[in-house]
This record gives sequence, C-alpha cells and structure tokens, in this order.
Amino acid sequence: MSDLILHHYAGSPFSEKVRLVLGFKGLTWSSVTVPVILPKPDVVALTGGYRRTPFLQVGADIYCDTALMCRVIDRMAPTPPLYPDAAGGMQHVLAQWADTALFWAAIPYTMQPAGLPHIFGGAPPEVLKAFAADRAAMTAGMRRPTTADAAAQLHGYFGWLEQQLADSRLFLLGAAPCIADFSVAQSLWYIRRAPPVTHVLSPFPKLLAWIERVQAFGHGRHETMPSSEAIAAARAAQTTAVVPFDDRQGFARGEEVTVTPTDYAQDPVTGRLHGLTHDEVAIAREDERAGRLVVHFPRIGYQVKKSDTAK
Ligand SMILES: N[C@@H](CCC(=O)N[C@@H](CS)C(=O)NCC(=O)O)C(=O)O
Repeated sequence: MSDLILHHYAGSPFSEKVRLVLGFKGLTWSSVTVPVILPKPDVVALTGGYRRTPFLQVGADIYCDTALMCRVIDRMAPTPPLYPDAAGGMQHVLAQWADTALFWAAIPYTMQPAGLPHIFGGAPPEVLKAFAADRAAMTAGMRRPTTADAAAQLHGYFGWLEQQLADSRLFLLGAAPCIADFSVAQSLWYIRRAPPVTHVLSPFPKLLAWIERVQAFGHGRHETMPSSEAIAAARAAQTTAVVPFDDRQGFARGEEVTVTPTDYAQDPVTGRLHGLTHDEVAIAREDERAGRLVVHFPRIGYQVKKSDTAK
C-alpha cells in the first residue's frame, strides 16, 4: 500500500490535474473511487463534510482542495519540482485563474447537448437528472454561462494561452512544467473527452501540441483500494503533519471552528484548530469510524470562523 491515497473519480477534471501531477512525479499511489454525487458517507467520514473531489489521504491527515494537495505532493516528492523558481510567482496566479475562470467556462461548454453523451457514456436519463439536481444544489446562487457565452470565453482564453506558447516554449512558463500547466490541462482534458465539441480548440495548434506533452506524463502507478480500507488505514494511523500556528490571526490553538469553501459546495467542516498559517488551516476532528483525523485546507478560498457551539 502506498502512503498516498487519492480519493477521486475517473471523470473529474480536478482529479485529472492531481493524477497528472502524480504521473509527472513518477509516484505510486492508492486509488479510492468516490461517488460522483451525494450521498458520500465514506467521503464525509474522512473529511467531516467537505464533499468536493478529489481529496488526498496520508494516514490520518486529510488534504482538501487540489491547490493544497499539489503542495503536499511536492513536499513529499520534491523532484522534479512542481513550482520551479524559474516559473516565478505568476505560476500561482495562472493556476488560480485556470482552476476558476477557465474551469467554469470549460465545464458548461463541454456539457452542451452534443458533449453530454460522451461525458456520461450512455448513462440512463435518471443518472443525468440526478447529476443535474446534485450540481444545481451544489452551485446554488452561481450564474453559469450559456454554451454561447462559454464558447466565446474559451476562444478568448485559448487565444491568450496560444500567444504564451508562440515562442515555441515547451510549457506555459518555460522549458519545464509547473503547477500552471496542470491546472490549465484539466479543462482541456475535459473538453477533449467529448469529441463533437473539441473544435473549439482547433484554431490553437500550439496549445494542442502542449496538451499532448502534459498528458504524456500519465498518472504514475496506482492500485485500487476500497474506501473501507482507507477508513481503516486512517483509524490505524496518527497525524504526522506539522502545521505551525500563527496566533496573530485572531484564533487560539484548539479552539472550535468551522472551515467552509467560499465559492461553491459550501459545506462547513467543524473541528479544533490544529494549525494555522497564511497558506493552510488544519483542524482536528473525531469520526466514529475513522478515529482522530486532521483535515487540512488551503487558506485561499476558505472561510475560517469560530464555531457557534464553541465554548
Ligand atoms: N477548488 C477545488 C475544486 C474541486 C471541484 O470543484 N471538484 C469537482 C469535481 S472535478 C467537484 O467537487 N464536484 C462535485 C463532487 O465531486 O461532488 C479543488 O481545487 O480541489
């Protein structure tokens, strides 16, 4: 069994981002398939309520959000670097743009009627209906672009990226890949799963050659693991992550807080503050089946709030 357990599903773009990072690093990992829609009892046992996909488990440490997961993978396996100095600070900015603006154009674009059968592989209408209802509830309050809006946005975005590759560099920010390549790749990977809609990429030959290079990293080596085994592994382990505590942020170590995504799938996770920095918040919680866990989130994109029930 590998130390790294990725909880994911095949058709998830954010999971593909992490699978490609694992491939780039040449790592071996355990693969737990999670449900595509709620309910997700075995996910919630480990995360405490966070339902998004993927998440990473290292023993009793649970890492939510790919922004943090990628940093953890890079810390555990530093070579080749995922954040090369040569790619500078803009690699983070570009990755964040790709994980938000580009992603939210690529998803609605691909889910147009011509793309849907390829995404759902001939699943019966009830499955599509249940998926649509689940995602509508998860993104309540968000205004999603129409297919025409999304196609226009993608044309603009892909033009920017094509221009970036115009000097025949191999990767977006230089000769070596960096985090931005993997964040951008997930959206192109998703569109390319639906051949009738991939024509949006046709005017961008350098971008098409680039995505082939990124996808060639593959996914590393992985073995399937049932979720019950992942829960048992968490129960048998103790947290090993050391997260410093910055007491200038208005919280006390051990205080009960909730951590909630600020964009969508706003399910709060409650626990006692274990670590807090400008980059990360870690909370300790108990689960009946999984035992004592530490659940980690990035600081960007999450609200940390004193819990109403805190004493
Ligand atoms: N900011 C999050 C976004 C993750 C995300 O939105 N994942 C999608 C799947 S690609 C999701 O959670 N969909 C709902 C679900 O799987 O339950 C990250 O980087 O991990």
